[in-house]
Amino acid sequence: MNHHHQGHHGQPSPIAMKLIAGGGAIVTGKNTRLVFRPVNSNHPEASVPLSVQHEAAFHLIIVNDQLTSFEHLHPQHDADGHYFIDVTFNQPGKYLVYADYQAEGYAPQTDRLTLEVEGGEQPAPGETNEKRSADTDGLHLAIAATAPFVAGAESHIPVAITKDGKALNAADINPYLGAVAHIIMIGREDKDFLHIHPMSDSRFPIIGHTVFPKADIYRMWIQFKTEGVLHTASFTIQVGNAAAEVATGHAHHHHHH
Ligand SMILES: [Cu+2]
Repeated sequence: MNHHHQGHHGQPSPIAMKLIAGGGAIVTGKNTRLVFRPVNSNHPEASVPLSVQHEAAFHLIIVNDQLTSFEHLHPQHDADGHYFIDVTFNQPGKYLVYADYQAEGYAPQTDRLTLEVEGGEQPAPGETNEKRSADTDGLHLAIAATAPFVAGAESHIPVAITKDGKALNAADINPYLGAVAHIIMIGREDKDFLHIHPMSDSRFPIIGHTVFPKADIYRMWIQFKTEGVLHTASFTIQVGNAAAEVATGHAHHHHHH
């Protein structure tokens, strides 16, 4: 499912995840403790219990502005109703922090915060060329779709996985956090966040379904487990808009005459 920062009826949620410590004067290479508290703006002093979803109450995704670094963490709960996690940033610059959680009685939501990290050499600009395959831990992943992805339409993302040339199937995938895999996609332009849980079918161990909200270059990370080991594979996906796709289709057709 896609997580949106909205209530059940589309109105904004009164709940927001606040960073209450660790957000300032962050330097590279130094351990930083980030402390969060979910706050209900209608009752700012009250504690906000979170529901466990996918085996954790709070999923924290941290990426840099270039979308070249990625971390999926699970902050720990303390007795004061705070959530904390220790992180070390290796490169300076702006970081985007996505807090993915569900307050009891509310829809799941994702809040976006930012951090500034200082010290050291700026990271290289991110990749903009489409990259539909990835290698990680001796595994080769390939998106088995050749058509361009288009915003606003149901997109199928079948992923073939091979190891030493041999295809993996659904039985080779261990569940990870209560799902076949976790797929996180973030748009380069607006930093839109999508978090989906793929299925397996008889042909592909991982098959995602989503609707890209708009045309953009999306970075996509697939996290999955085989033989008890967690893997993270990253992709770059170009998502066009439907009108441009029609024009491309015509141009392509002409080549055949
Ligand atoms: Cu997930």
